[in-house]
Amino acid sequence: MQTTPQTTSSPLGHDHLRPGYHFLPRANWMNDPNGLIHWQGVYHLFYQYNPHGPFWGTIHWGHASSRDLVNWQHHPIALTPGPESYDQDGCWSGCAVDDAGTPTMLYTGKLHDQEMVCVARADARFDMLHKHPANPVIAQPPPGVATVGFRDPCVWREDGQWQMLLGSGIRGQGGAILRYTSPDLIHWEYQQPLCVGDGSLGDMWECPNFFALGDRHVLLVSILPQETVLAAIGTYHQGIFVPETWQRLDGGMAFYAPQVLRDQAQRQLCFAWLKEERDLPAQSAAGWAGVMSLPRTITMGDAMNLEIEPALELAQLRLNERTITRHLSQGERVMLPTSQHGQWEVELLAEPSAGTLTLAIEENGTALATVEVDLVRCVTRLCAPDGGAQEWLPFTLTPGMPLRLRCFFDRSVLECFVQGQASLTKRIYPHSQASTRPTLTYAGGLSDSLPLEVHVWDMLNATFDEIPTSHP
Ligand code: DQQ
Repeated sequence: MQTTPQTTSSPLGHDHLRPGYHFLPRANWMNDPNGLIHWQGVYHLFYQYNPHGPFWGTIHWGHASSRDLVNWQHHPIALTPGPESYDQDGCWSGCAVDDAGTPTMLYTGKLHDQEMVCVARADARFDMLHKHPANPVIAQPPPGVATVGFRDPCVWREDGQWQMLLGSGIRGQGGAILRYTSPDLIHWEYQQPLCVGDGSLGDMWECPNFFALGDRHVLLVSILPQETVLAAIGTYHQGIFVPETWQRLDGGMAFYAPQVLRDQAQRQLCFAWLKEERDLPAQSAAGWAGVMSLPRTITMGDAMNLEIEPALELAQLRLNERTITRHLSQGERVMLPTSQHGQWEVELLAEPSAGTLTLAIEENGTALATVEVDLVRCVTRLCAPDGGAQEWLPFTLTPGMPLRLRCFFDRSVLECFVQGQASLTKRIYPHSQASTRPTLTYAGGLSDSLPLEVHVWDMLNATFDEIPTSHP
């Protein structure tokens, strides 16, 4: 039986900042989630991985699998850059599709300045990916298009043919997503851009994801040079996407390069790379860098807004529930009784009211990060002493329903969900977990106090096992 975590086990030794229930490799560098697929009841998660150290470079595809999105098994490296080959400088990001019963990956081969589309197919055990002899299946951008970047394929099947999007930009114009079609995943024909920005939303769009949600389509892009993630909701017709609204997918700077997956229960799930927000010497000393976000579900809200919630499976990690029902007075500061081991979840329900509710993660009274919820304007943002204030994200309150704030803390990862609509993610690095606590304050309201119900849980370690040598 699992118990409350005392330490986080790692081949690197005890590390009070190493997450216990977020996925990360045993050591070294990871970035984008890749090739997400739910295959015969098992979730497969590939990711950008550098086996040579806790820094970006020599990018391989790492691989893990899970039956419940929470507990993972590490698999052998799935893709390695080939010597003197089209992917010698890295196997960059890409996706997975089911090609008539064969899990098939489309990824970015990197050779000097060139970015190319490549194909790899899984073997029966889903361990090795075999690179296709026809690689690269697209060797260069379409002629006559002045592209800025050409990478990160997103592929699906529609009307009897394969569709592929590539992240790009059009010089002098803005971020762009290019669309190709194919009968067989090997022979591709360029069609036209799915969507082109006007420059105000970045020069280059990386890691596109495109999917139907409700009666609309959603396009996710990770934009450069801003390094934020945007979601556009709009309509898709005859290969063209017309955005109606744009929003930030997460209000923090740690959250980047998300990838979505429609699972066998038809949930639209999402993982993202959570970057480090500490300096390189600290990453180097730790021996690891980068963490995967918690799995999140994305649904369409009533106001044609995206709703983002942590996956229900995470509830299996909860332990020792404490419930606090009280009024929070203006000017009062309430410290929540979270675990001393730095792994907890807090769910807070508050009567809708005027004023601003603030949850701060404090170490010995100093805020490492704060989440501000403005109940009048219905906006929320992250603030940090180092990174300043991030932009306000909107949410809506349903009449008669409480405000709901959920926060997950995992040693150096903070993920908050406001009203299941705005997510705020940040990395923070306390000196000691025992002296780090969330505190609540309330200010500026018309009434003297805010009625609250708060639930606090310790969060167990998830399990991260090696794949057994005799695989069934
Ligand atoms: N990371 C990959 C690229 C992608 C970028 C390289 C986004 O394929 O555009 O590691 O973080």
